[in-house]
Amino acid sequence: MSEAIYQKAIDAIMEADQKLALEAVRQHLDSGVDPMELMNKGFIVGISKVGDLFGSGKMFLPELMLAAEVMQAASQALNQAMPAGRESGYAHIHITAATVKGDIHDIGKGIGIALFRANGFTVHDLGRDVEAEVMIDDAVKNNSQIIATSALLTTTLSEQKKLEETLKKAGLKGKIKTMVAGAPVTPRWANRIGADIYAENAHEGVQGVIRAIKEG
Ligand code: B12
Repeated sequence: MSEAIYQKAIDAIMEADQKLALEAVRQHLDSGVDPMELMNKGFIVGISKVGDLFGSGKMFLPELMLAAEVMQAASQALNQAMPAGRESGYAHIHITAATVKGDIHDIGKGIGIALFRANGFTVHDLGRDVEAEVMIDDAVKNNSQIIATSALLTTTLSEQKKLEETLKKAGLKGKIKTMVAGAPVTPRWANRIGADIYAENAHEGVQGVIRAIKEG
């Protein structure tokens, strides 16, 4: 049963069929299985296939945009279904989150934030295409312990490096920890720029925050 729903989600993204996508969401939620399972085994598989087709010139931008709209609708529906702010004792942990300057990809960030909130953290979502200075101002204003950034383009990865440099200049490096995420981001990149936490996916993001807070 689950396999059929995962396949439905993959097809829905590849065919840009929103009705089918929301049907898969409803069936999955009715089955009582963790919403993230459908995201990981269905929708993310579908959008990755679409990304590969686009990357190899077999799909064009208008079709990519239609698939992305369906992906956005499906992920919003699943994010809303995540158990809201369970009493975890983590509400005092504030996270400022954003997609970096020049980058409008925000689906992965949305999933990361939904899981942060489901685990009880307080998140300040600055949206997408956000300057490093704006993130730092927000983190200072809200006493965020972490700034989490998402970058999906090889050309915008450098903005994560800029954040490290700007934090250093402001004397805040180490006081505010950084988390880097996004498809082209690797542990090697995180290490090279001196980011504190690397998150391959939303689940690792949650684990990374908990580890960083424990380490102090
Ligand atoms: C959907 C999509 C779009 C949508 C974005 C819609 C939106 N609102 O986000 C639209 C159509 C707008 C778009 C536009 C463009 N795109 Co685009 N896009 C994609 C695509 C197909 C999927 C991205 C996605 O949402 N994946 C699903 C999510 C869930 O995965 P994710 O973001 O990686 O997130 C996971 C982890 O990385 C991590 N994570 C990510 N962020 C965060 C944050 C936190 C806090 C945490 C904890 C975790 C976390 O957890 C997530 C869940 O596991 C990718 C292909 C790909 N394989 O990545 C191309 C891709 C990224 N795009 C690409 C390109 C080229 C573009 C455009 C330049 C196209 C153009 N000619 O205009 C523009 C760029 C516009 C801009 N300035 O940003 C290229 C980038 C190539 C490169 N080397 O840089 C890719 C790789 C496609 C390709 N194969 O060529 N795109």
